[in-house]
Amino acid sequence: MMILRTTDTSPFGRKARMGALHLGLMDRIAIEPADALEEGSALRRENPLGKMPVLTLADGRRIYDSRVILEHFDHLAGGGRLLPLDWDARLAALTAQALADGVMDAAVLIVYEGRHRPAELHHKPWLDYQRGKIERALARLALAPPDPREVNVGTIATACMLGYLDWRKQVDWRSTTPALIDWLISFRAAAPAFDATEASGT
Ligand SMILES: N[C@@H](CCC(=O)N[C@@H](CS)C(=O)NCC(=O)O)C(=O)O
Repeated sequence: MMILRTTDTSPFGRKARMGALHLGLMDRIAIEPADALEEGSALRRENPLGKMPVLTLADGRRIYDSRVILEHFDHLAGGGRLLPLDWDARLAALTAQALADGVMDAAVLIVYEGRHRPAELHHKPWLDYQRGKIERALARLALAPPDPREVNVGTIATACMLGYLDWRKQVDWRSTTPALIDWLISFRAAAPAFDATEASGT
């Protein structure tokens, strides 16, 4: 049995949960809760960075981050499922994943500004700086989105990113990049694991 440590609401954790579900690996995985803030928590012991998700393999090895976990799931499923075997397609999928992960990093930092710093210390230029990354990435994505009928690390990360922005509303992507609305509808049809991994209550 493998243990995947993540909250239901982490967009990076959702990447891992989605990948496992899509590949039919969930019967080999137990999901356990993660606490990023608690001193000495299991999450911090398993990953010194204190970031989720972390996957503990059956032999006790710990792997992170979400990209490495998806690589491992792809390997367990025989390869070429989440990471295309064709090199150009693989580069495109990995780059799409890097773009979406970067948006989620910026979006998470915006949430943490509110969570970790007192209101009087919120620094608008810095928040705008992070929001700029998100807006530029969404504009680029709307111009040349990956094929939403293909389920790979790039489209999984992109969908998890849009789902996270829908929930936390760091930017209103549905107004600024409406082309991505149809993109997400097509992807959800191709990958039921997306809706199945939506956090309850979000
Ligand atoms: N590059 C990492 C990012 C993971 C990440 O930032 N996770 C967030 C939750 S969505 C976290 O654990 N944050 C706690 C912290 O940064 O201290 C991945 O792809 O897994």
